[in-house]
Amino acid sequence: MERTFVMIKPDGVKRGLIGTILQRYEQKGLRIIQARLMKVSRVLAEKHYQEHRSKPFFPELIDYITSGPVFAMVLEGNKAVSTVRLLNGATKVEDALPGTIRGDFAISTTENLVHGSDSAESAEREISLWFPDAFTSSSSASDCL
Ligand code: RTP
Ligand code: MG
Repeated sequence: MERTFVMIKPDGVKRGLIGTILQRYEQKGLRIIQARLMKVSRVLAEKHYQEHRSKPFFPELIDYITSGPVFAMVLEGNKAVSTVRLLNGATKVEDALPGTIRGDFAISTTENLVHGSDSAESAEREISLWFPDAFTSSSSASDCL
């Protein structure tokens, strides 16, 4: 079993796609371990996307991610990291295939609805960044399942 950090970005929340997107992850067999609708501070957004800080699209990316609430979550399942990336689809809008979340619903490379950690190491870093209490048993929703 593996855990990954997943986020429905502000365009997904604004367009009322939380339920539709969650259904795809759940139908695939991934389990929700943590979930939170939250406004993202610039500090958190910049830490999350630190690998892209020197890219030309970085300012636009930070403006976008902080433009409204996101639905942040931790999903668990067999090969959760790569499974979520497969369901999300390619980053570039013209490469995102029908059948993927981006391919079916996104029309922009920046506003592409969803994020999924790109490796087990990224997942660990991102889960502790977005859910700093997730490792204390008293705050873990998975204890209730
Ligand atoms: P994410 O991190 O959000 O899951 O997306 P990703 O791995 O598929 O793509 P990544 O290369 O990490 O890029 C992070 C996010 O930056 C925006 N982006 N804009 N305008 C552009 O050329 C461009 N390239 C990337 C997208 O929102 C992308 O998801
Ligand atoms: Mg990425």
